[in-house]
Amino acid sequence: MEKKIVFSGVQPSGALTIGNYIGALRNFGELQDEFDCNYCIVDMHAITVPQVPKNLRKNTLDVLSMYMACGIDPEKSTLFVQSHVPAHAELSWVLNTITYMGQLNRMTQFKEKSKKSDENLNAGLFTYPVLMAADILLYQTDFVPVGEDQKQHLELARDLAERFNNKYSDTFVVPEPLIKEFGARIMSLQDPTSKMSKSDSDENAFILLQDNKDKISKKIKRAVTDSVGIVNYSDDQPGIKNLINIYSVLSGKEINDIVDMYSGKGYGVFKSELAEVVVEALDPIQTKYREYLDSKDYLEKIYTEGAQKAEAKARKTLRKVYKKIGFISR
Ligand code: ATP
Ligand code: LTN
Repeated sequence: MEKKIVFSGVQPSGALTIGNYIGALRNFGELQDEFDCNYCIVDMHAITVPQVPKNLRKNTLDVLSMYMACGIDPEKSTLFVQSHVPAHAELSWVLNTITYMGQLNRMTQFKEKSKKSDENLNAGLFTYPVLMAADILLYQTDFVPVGEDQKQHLELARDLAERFNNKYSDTFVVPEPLIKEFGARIMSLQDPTSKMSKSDSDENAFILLQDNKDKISKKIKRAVTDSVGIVNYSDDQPGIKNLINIYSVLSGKEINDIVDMYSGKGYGVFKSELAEVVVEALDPIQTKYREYLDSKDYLEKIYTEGAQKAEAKARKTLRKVYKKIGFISR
């Protein structure tokens, strides 16, 4: 039986956070044996907010190294850079023509990012979800592992797939999101009501996968909590709840057991032991990450071969699409 297809992407818009890891990357490796997986570094999405070219180049190799450090095996999965496969931009254009302005206007990520980026409120930020739909639909994707924040974008991808299929005949698989029950939304350490994000201007808001022990301890110590003083898993204590979630996912311990372990102990003890849990979980990832980052030739080989594999799959879909909409082939 043919394997079902998985696709996901991460933007090279900065160094990756434990939010990216817990919500997305940690799941990528687990899917490789059962599914035909495609993991993309979406540099074309990243330029919808201002990027320094030198940093974008660095961050692209950084994400590639992190992908592999988190367990993605390029022998099993297709690992590639979005701008290396022109079919993404090409399908995106076609999908733009069947996307309603009203749908894009309702996108939460657009509303939030456009508030922040008044100096560069560009059309790319508006049509960002259409490019994302193109990424997914090009590979005839069945499942898309993502964090909770991407759910609305996934709905659009499903909607566009169905709209195209109805208009022209069956062309795209209608993809389904794979969102974990726990850890799909890790919150900012400075504001537990908003998502931890790698492009936050306050670096105390996130822990990077590459942060050292000292930084991790300091950031956790400074994490916003409350005046209750009891380690409880409750919506009334969003800061502590978020820290317990991180503790649970990274240690493999149940929420209830963690709450029991810290009953009668203050936030200080809890935070310093959480720091140990985070350091321990990230240590093997950081060792591998550094090895990959130092092997530039190897990285080049991976993304070159990845682009070839991805290109072949993507072209097949794009050819069908062009034919159905009435473009003549050359
Ligand atoms: P940016 O801040 O640049 O918008 P981001 O940190 O939100 O980026 P992305 O590259 O957009 O990260 O996301 C990569 C993957 O990580 C997506 O699947 C996304 O859902 C997931 N993700 C991002 N932040 C979190 C978070 N705080 N908790 C859980 N998952 C997350
Ligand atoms: N928008 C996503 C990144 C992304 C993506 C994708 C995720 C771009 N294309 C395709 C899954 C599938 C984000 O995390 N901000």
